[in-house]
This record gives sequence, structure tokens and C-alpha cells, in this order.
Amino acid sequence: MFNLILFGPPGSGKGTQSANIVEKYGLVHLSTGDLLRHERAMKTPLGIEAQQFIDKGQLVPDEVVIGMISSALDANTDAPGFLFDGFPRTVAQAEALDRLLDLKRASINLVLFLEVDDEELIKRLVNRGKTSGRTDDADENIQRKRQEVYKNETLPVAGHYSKHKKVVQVNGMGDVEEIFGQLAQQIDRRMDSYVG
Ligand code: B4P
Repeated sequence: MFNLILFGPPGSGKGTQSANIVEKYGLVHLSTGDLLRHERAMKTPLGIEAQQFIDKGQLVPDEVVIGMISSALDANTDAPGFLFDGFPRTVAQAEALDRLLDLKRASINLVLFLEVDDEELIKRLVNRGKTSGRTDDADENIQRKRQEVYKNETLPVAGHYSKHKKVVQVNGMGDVEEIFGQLAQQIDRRMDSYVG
């Protein structure tokens, strides 16, 4: 199993690039943002509870997202590998993911870190808000809160994986296709050196 994390701040292009990566490499895409939005659309109790956090630009509690990922892993036993998008977002989530993969005799092979300037992030998300219908895109104050939460709670996740030399930084500014080319180069390199 080859397992990849696409990491970066809100608006760095994780969702955008995940679509390209999944198409090229056939990994199973697990986006906690998409899973939570699906729960909300189905009006499940989990979806309704999660939305209150999302609307304030806060993270949904760890136990909720870890439970969702655990079920998704169990539902895809034949997967050649997973692309984790927007997860893990806290060190506790990263530790839980390590344990879940360990049970499957697997681990994270590569963390690709998309780097984008702060002002560009806000610009992209405010822009997306014009068409996405997402309540968390609607206002700039929520965007700034999300960036702050990212710095305090999510950035330490990169430290967790860099201890094991799994993190590679990629410039997330510029053309979507060009950025994808750089991501693919890093994935190919790591896949070539991986036997399993
Ligand atoms: P997510 O759905 O993960 O959302 P995201 O961070 O907004 O987006 P992403 O980085 O994927 O950006 P995108 O490609 O769309 O999370 C939403 C919320 O759910 C979180 O705030 C949190 O509350 C909750 N949540 C999710 N996972 C959680 C977890 N694990 N734990 C706790 N809570 C969790 O790109 C953004 C925009 O930029 C798009 O409009 C795109 O078209 C544009 N764009 C992309 N690449 C570009 C480029 N190169 N140039 C110009 N524009 C570009």
C-alpha cells in the first residue's frame, strides 16, 4: 500500500490537486472536508454537529474525524493506497492515523506540503466563496480564523512527520498544472524507492 498525505493551509489547493493525483495514481481519495459536507447534506446528527464548528472556522473534534477515517479505511480493504486530503489536522489525528495504518501493516509513505502565501490563500477562498455556497467561505473573518487555527493546531502535524523524513515541500503558487507536475515528480520518486 502506498499512502500519501496532501498537506497545507486552507485554500492551498489540496482538493484541487487531489483530483489530479487520484486520476493518475488510482489511490482512494479520503477528504475529511468532503466526508463532513456529505454528512451535513444527509442531515445526520454528526453532520449537524460538525457544521457548527465549520461555520466558525474551527476544527471538528478529533474523535469525530478519526471515527470517519477509521470507517473509510475499513470500507476500502482492497485499496492500492490512500490519498489523505485535509487529514490529519492535529497531532492527535496523526497519531491515531499511524495506529490505524499499523493495524494494516502499513504507514504513511510521503507527505506533500503545499506552500502558499497568506494573502493569496485569503484571496482564493474569498473568490471560491462567490460560487461554492460554502458557509465557511462566506466571510473574510472566518478565513482569517481558519488560517490562525491552521498555524496553531495543524502546522505541528508537519513536525510529526518530518521526524521520520517523510515531508517534502512543494511551491503551491502558480499554475495548477505546473504544481501538479511537481507533485507527480515527488510521488514518482518516492514510489520508485518503495517496495511493498
Ligand atoms: P476542507 O474541505 O479540507 O477545505 P479547504 O482547506 O478549504 O480546502 P483546500 O486546501 O482543499 O483548497 P482547494 O483545493 O479547494 O475543510 C473544511 C472544514 O472542514 C475545515 O475548516 C474544518 O472545520 C473541517 N475539517 C475538515 N477536515 C478536518 C479534520 N481532519 N479535523 C477537523 N476538522 C476538519 O482550493 C481553494 C481555492 O483555490 C479553490 O477555489 C481553487 O479553485 C483555488 N485554487 C487551487 N489551486 C489554485 C492555484 N494554483 N491558483 C489559483 N487558485 C487555485
